[in-house]
Amino acid sequence: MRTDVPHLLAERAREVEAHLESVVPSAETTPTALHAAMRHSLFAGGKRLRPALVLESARAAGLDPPTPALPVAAALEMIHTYSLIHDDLPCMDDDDLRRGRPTCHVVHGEAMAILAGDALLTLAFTHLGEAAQRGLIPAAALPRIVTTLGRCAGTPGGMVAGQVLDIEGEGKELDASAVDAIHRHKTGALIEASCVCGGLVAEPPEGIVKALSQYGRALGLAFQIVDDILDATSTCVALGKTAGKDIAQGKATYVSVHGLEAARAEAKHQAEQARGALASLGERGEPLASLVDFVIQRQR
Ligand code: GRG
Repeated sequence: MRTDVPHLLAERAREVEAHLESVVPSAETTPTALHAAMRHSLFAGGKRLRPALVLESARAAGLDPPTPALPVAAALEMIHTYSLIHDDLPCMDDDDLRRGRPTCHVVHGEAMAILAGDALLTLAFTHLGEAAQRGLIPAAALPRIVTTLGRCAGTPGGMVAGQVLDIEGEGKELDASAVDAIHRHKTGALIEASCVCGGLVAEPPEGIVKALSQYGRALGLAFQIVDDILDATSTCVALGKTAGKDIAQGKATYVSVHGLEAARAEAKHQAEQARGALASLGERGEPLASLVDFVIQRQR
């Protein structure tokens, strides 16, 4: 049976948002300015793709319902949101529109935006530790989940390293392999981590973890290629963030290096790789396969 993806995403978003509400301090909790800034960006209506990947990977790995993976889903969304807040800062991409609203530093000031990002990143790991202490996620799975997440969010193989490659590449003529490396680090690593860490909560055989890793890696690259295509072809209103930024900032993208048609073909190829990685999961992999279609067809 085909998965109803809009329904699935809406349900997973509702679950993770309720969970985040129970974890993130209220805007009335001291220091109020910090918590208001964190909540401004966190509860701003993102697609919640990474939490959906965490939960559906946990289900595909044998955890049905995947509720015990909610702390991991929340941690992924906190880390993703921190990266968006910092990415938008004047010293980084200098953007004033995100998730359809003014960026964190525009509303709350630069210092509070930096600290909101820091607090979301650290809260993600605190929350995982607490969830394991309370028996919500298996304690035996925690070390690998934390290590995978830290590696994929950080350096040398993860998102922060990718951001540095991206900054260093600005205004330069990059070749295809350099663009590939930026995309895999900056965006792909956290998407792969979502799939692997979600799966790990189910403590499955190693073959399933490997399949989820391969799926996540291909999906992550497809996601960023589609992002490049949308940046070149869509509008600010449709995206809820600034369109046409890559060209304006002199960034090399899949579109600038390969052209629009080849970028579309590569996104399709990576989508096929992602679906292929799910073969060993049988029917249980169907929701993840449907999420591939969503990533390829998305308009924002
Ligand atoms: C450490 C100061 C400091 C900065 C680091 C790590 C970092 C800044 C930035 C990460 C790079 C980044 C933001 C990559 C972009 C990935 C991307 C395409 C994000 C958009 O994801 P969506 O479309 O967003 O899933 P929503 O809003 O739907 O969640």
